[in-house]
Amino acid sequence: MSSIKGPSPETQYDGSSLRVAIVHARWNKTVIDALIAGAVAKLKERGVKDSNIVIQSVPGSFELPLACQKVIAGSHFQAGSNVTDLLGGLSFGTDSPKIPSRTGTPAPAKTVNMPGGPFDAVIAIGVLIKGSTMHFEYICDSVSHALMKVQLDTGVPVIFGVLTALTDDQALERAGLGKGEDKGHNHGEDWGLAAVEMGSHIRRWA
Ligand code: DLZ
Repeated sequence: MSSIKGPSPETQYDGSSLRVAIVHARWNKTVIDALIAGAVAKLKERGVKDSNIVIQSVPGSFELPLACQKVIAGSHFQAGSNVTDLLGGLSFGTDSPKIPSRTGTPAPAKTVNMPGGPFDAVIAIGVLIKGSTMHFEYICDSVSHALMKVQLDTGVPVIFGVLTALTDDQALERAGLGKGEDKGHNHGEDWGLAAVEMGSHIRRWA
């Protein structure tokens, strides 16, 4: 039976004049990379220009809210390379994805500097996978509340792109990298569409 989950079909919003930032954690890189690729693919499908997409990494999900707040403030971004430069350095869609150790050092930082804000929307992407302590619960709770606070305080939509998975397999499936015949759905795509829709609404509501 097909699933009833997911958003209903949306109006096709035009992203051609929108500026969108993606702020992502580096923990669980395989999943993160696929989610970013999904989000960027949908942003571009809706017409968002490469030069209007900023990608900023942070160590882990706990750092996302502050980074989103600063990215929205925007003053530290400078003209520079575009999103293609970043994606060129990433690898997506491996057949048998491995999630790097969650106890090790996160992947090295990749920052793309672009012309500064304001942004019409920010997508916060992180992948939290439950371990054997309460760490997961504390971070999930604080990050989700803090991201909501950032969007309400700033008036800039912050798309909640944080997976809170109980297992590695759950995280992989939600990035379209599932091990079964059905590889699952890449939620990053939904987040890209949500950013364009909310960015468009916010311009009209201003
Ligand atoms: C420490 C930690 C752990 C155990 N697990 C994750 C995770 O699954 N996903 C994630 O995004 N970040 C994790 N982190 C790192 C924290 O988010 C944060 O970067 C550090 O506690 C430093 O503030």
